[in-house]
Amino acid sequence: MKLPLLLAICLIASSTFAQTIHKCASYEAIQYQESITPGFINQVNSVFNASKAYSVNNSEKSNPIYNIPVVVHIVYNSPEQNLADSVIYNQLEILNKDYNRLNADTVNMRSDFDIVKGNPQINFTLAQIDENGAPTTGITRTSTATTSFGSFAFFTGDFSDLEKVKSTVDGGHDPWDQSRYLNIWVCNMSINILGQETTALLGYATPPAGLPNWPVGSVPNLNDGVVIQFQAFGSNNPNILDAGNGPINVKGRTAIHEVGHYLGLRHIWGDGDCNEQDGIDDTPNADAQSNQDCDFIKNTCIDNIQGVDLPDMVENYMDYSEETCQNSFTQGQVDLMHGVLENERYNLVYNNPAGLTEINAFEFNLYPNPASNKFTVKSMEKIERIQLISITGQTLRTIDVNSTSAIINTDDLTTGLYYIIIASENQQTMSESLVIH
Ligand SMILES: [Ca+2]
Ligand SMILES: [Ca+2]
Ligand SMILES: [Ca+2]
Ligand SMILES: [Zn+2]
Repeated sequence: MKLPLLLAICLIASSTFAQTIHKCASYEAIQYQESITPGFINQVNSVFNASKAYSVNNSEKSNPIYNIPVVVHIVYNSPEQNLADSVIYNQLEILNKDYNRLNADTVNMRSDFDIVKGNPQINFTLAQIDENGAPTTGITRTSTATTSFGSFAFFTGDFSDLEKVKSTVDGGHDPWDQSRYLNIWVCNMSINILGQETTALLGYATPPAGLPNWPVGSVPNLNDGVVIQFQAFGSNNPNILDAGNGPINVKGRTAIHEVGHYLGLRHIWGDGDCNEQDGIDDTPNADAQSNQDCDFIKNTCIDNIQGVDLPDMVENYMDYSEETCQNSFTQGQVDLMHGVLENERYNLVYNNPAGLTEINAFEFNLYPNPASNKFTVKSMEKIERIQLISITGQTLRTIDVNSTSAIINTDDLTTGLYYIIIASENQQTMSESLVIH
């Protein structure tokens, strides 16, 4: 009875509603799945606990630099929704910077959080090989007759219209193998309130919980992956994001937040008051979400993190603070995401077609690093292939080596961060970050 009442209120008070944007509906999506397949929340919690137990037991282990292959599904009804490649590359760059703590605005993080800050060291690469083994840009483009996939899901708890973006027969695009690719759909989810199209939701994601293997017959069902409202994708997006209260400063951090959910993180305030928390020991609790602002004064819950009662962490990507003040994950969040990648989402980083994450380490030297006009790779084993990847996740060059060493000329590269993937003769792969200066 509660939800229809809410819906009624929001329809009547539409001017108020228009000023309320819901950054994320991941929490509501989990409730929706629970209503279709009772026991789902238990499944989410057990994956969370297993990942956390793994991260605690392996906290001393040095993690590899994880590489996640991404496919971006652009589903558009109008030309402006058909985002240019440059916007997609820009979003990948933001993912790679924020998930490697290379974003320039980490300097804005209050020093209170120095004791908890963490670096995920996760790279995102647009898929180079599709499900069938064919070369791909990692981008699909689908023209749809659906003007919006939006619905009042946030109020009704029904995600079936939103989920249509993930289905070709329903006007969207089918996912690629969800165990081996991170699927990101970008579309329009605006809703019509009293004749006015209103942006009400920026994104949602599914948690790691064995979703692709959910029992047959439980459809409509959540399809694994991330969905982003098209104006909220990238920071160079030409479309203005406005929920009826003036333009919102978009920094591409909706994707950072949603991928955080996809990798197992909950909202930092635990979707409830001081009695509810996010299950992560080093994130300060809060009694409610940030009000899409950057309130550095608030300290709403008393906690004890390494002996300190930290203020509410509006700098955290998993809050609802403004994108301009989000800049950090904590080490506890990083450990949890690594636990997810080593367990529930193992195939994403260890059995993906790009084969990017090191599986069986082999020794190699890469020098100098930083490099200016060339670098050398040497190994005891025969190197078959070296791939040079940009921070926007594109393969710039694939070099066949067939030798134990190679000198790569970098005269044509602009300064910045790159990834090098080195494949040995017996198909073991290693990756390394390379700075060109
Ligand atoms: Ca809380
Ligand atoms: Ca916490
Ligand atoms: Ca506190
Ligand atoms: Zn969220």
